[in-house]
Amino acid sequence: MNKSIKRNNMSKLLFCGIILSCFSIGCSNAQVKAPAPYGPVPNVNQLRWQEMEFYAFIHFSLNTYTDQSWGYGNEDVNLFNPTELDCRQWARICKEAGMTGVILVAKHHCGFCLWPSEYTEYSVKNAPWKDGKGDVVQEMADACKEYGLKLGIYVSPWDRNHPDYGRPEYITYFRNQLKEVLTNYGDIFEVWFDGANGGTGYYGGENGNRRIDRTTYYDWSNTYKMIRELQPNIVIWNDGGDRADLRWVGTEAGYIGETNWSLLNATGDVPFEMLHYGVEDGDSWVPGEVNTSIRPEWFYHPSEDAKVKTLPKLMDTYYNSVGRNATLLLNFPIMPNGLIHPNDEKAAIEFGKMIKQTFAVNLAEKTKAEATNVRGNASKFSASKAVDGDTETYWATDDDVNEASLTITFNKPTKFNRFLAQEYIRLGQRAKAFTIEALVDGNWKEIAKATTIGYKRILRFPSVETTQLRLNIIDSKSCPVISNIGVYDAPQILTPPSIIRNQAGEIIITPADSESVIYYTTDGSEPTSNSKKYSGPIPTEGKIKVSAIAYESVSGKRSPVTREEYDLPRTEWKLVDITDRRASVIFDGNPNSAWHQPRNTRLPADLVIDLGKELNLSGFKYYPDQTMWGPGIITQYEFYVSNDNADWKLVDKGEFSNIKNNPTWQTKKFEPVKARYIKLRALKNTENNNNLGYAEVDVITE
Ligand code: FUL
Repeated sequence: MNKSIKRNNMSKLLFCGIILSCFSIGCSNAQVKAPAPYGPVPNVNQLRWQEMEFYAFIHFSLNTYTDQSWGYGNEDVNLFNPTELDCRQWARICKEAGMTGVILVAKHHCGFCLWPSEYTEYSVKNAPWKDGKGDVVQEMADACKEYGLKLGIYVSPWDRNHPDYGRPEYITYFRNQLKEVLTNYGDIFEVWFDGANGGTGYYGGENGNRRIDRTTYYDWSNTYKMIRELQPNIVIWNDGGDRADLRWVGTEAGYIGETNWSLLNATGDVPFEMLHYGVEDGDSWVPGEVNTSIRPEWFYHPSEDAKVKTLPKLMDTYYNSVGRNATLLLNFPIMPNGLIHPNDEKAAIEFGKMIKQTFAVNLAEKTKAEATNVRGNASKFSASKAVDGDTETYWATDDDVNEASLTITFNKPTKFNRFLAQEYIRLGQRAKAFTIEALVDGNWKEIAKATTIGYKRILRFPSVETTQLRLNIIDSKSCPVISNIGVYDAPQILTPPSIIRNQAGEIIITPADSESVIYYTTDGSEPTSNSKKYSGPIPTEGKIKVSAIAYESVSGKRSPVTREEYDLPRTEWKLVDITDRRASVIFDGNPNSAWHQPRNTRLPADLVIDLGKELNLSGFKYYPDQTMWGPGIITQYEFYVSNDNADWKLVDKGEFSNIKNNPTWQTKKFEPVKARYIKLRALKNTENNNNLGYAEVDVITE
């Protein structure tokens, strides 16, 4: 036997001896070391931020007065004159909704500053509001202090007003502005750099197209350095350029991937999919923040007053963000008068109440918990640490274990429909797959399964009643480390039905479940269980407002109201020169069906429609393909009308701003004109290629 093998065997014996004596006499806590961190871990700023969970975005600018999504940069500062601006109202609503902070859009893409910046004339200092003496950022900072909220700031890197945008001088300007907002308003918890850049803009009167190389132009690393010096506790969000502390999740629709790693690679471009799911073996901790608006759009548009998200929709958003290891950044658009609309206020407060009510009682807390493996058998890592109500303590297993179960025994049969788990992320994100089982009639029955956990994971399932619940970690990158388990009985809420009007003009209402009954109105009034009962497609003519609710007779519960408004039916519409019969989905009312132009199409390309008769037109609507990252989304368009399909008149042209990130209905108005034919000409799409798709096209008539 050679010497090294002998030494090896000796040390093995010694090791076994220690293990054996540990098991026979029980290891003292002091002897058992905590698991070593696995992979990248969050820094203190990221940890503090993650615990904020739910906070607000505020969009308010000149766009508010022009009904736009993106200002061009030449909008008149005199438009900014809110008569009732009250940041205390915004802060109160955020607080009542259970939010922990507010990120104010201090400068959007149009370049107008909500603070009196020393470096530009395009700000509140030249607006009539408060005779140019106002400062919205200051008022927001004061209101946040009063209501115990943290303040964050959005400063758009793309500036469609500034003459130097695209040149090196602009970077100095941008940094000077950042210096102002990060020096003069107290602690800032997060700074937000949106990567949008549509190219065109006013640019000090040039009205041109300024291209930048987003990987080099902003020189982010030096800007980050300056930010961290000014605000050492800040987290930086950036969806372009250098990797920041937080990441975008690839959509503004309000959800992140079911699998969600808080990891990315520090260098290299990130495809959308990776933003949505994270990178399992990424080398940097970059957690996701789900940003979405309480209405379809970010800025206020009166036409969306009935489109404020319902409670079930907002709860879905919560489960698909906070419940999937992300935070939720929920936007309020501010009205021209300077206030949050009452519909948004009501929805946000109801939402906050429902979150509070759902998670008020943790049925797992202080229950009996046992695990198949406990690290070194030490009580400080026992299963009970996951149900002690303290997220600083945790259940951990031995290092070589990546599959383990934890069983909770309730002291009486307990009914629940939500399960929550948290990893102690200071030691890294570990779990890759897990299941939940309940003991039903003496057998273990799987009630839910999922992939990653991270900071917080919440699963929803139909109610079960049981005395025992088991969490099985079935795969983990390293030994499981679970700091908290929650079991809850969430109140049931009915999801509102969906409404469409098909090409024949029939209204079709679909409930979200099979048990509820639908009641509806067609005159704009509030539906109740005394309204008409829906039993099948409703033939309609002309302009119409349809409202519907789902109602459950046993519980007496009713859903929020779905409201839709329709212009004239598209019964006689025909596509000109398109023989593909599938193309009729453009008029079928179904937002989820889309048609794409043939592969050989080259932009600019037209969609020509014969309306069947002359109509008095005053606008049109375009709804893009809703498939996630779907192809063929138009960004630049021209819209023509004709009476004979030969002589065409251009009535509108422009951009569908922000359509890539937020592919909602695009509504464009123009001077009323009589015509029988319409032509939507696509000049450019989001992918800079020749794909062209449409889910719906409609018109607005006088
Ligand atoms: C986007 C912007 O282009 C929108 O206007 C909005 O500010 C949103 C939060 O980020 O990408």
